Amino acid sequence: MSTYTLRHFPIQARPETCRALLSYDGGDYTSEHPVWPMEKSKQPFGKVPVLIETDASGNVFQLSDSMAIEHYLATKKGLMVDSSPQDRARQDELRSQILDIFLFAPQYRFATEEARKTIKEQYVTQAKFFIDFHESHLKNNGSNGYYFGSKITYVDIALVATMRALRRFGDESMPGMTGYLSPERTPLINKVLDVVGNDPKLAKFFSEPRVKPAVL
Ligand SMILES: N[C@@H](CCC(=O)N[C@@H](CS)C(=O)NCC(=O)O)C(=O)O
Repeated sequence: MSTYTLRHFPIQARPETCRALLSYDGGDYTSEHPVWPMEKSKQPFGKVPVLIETDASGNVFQLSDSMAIEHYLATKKGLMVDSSPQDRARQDELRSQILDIFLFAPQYRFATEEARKTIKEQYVTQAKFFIDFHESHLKNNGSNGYYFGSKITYVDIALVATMRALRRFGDESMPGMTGYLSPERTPLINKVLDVVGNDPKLAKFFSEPRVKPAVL
């Protein structure tokens, strides 16, 4: 059996979906927080998150990039959509849009006051596209609280984990950020948060102590 370490900053941000997948269904892993920038040169691409998997024979598999890590973990846990190549592509598209929305938070946080106005306008525009697209997709899937079929898959977990990060890191970075994704505006997205957020296989993720809010 493999053991897993996730190297990431101690903030509730980009690696949340990796953490949710690692702890899904009672999975175990260790968090490691590198000292930055001293340990930058030790990372495969000078960035985090990095997943380190050690198998029973001691072989180490190291993987960098949050999306690559997510795909790897979701594949191992049988959470990738495999109903058709189109569904699989749609899954990746929806997941990327969730990340794009999230990335407005760090972009705004580390921008100058002058640049923030434009970033917020861009966020509001993209949030509208995001809502329309996701609500329509969820409606076409039967408004049942899942993105594909009637069981939990990778993109459901990505949404739940990212929304959790947005309520913390996001709202702290760009005040009112999740206000644009309110239940009134996003009833079907919120249904996923309710249905999937209460899945017992995600209980461990929700019970994990929240990592510190932004410390960067
Ligand atoms: N595409 C990469 C981007 C990784 C990334 O930008 N990580 C940030 C933290 S969220 C980082 O390592 N920043 C420190 C630096 O660039 O020195 C991924 O999704 O993992």
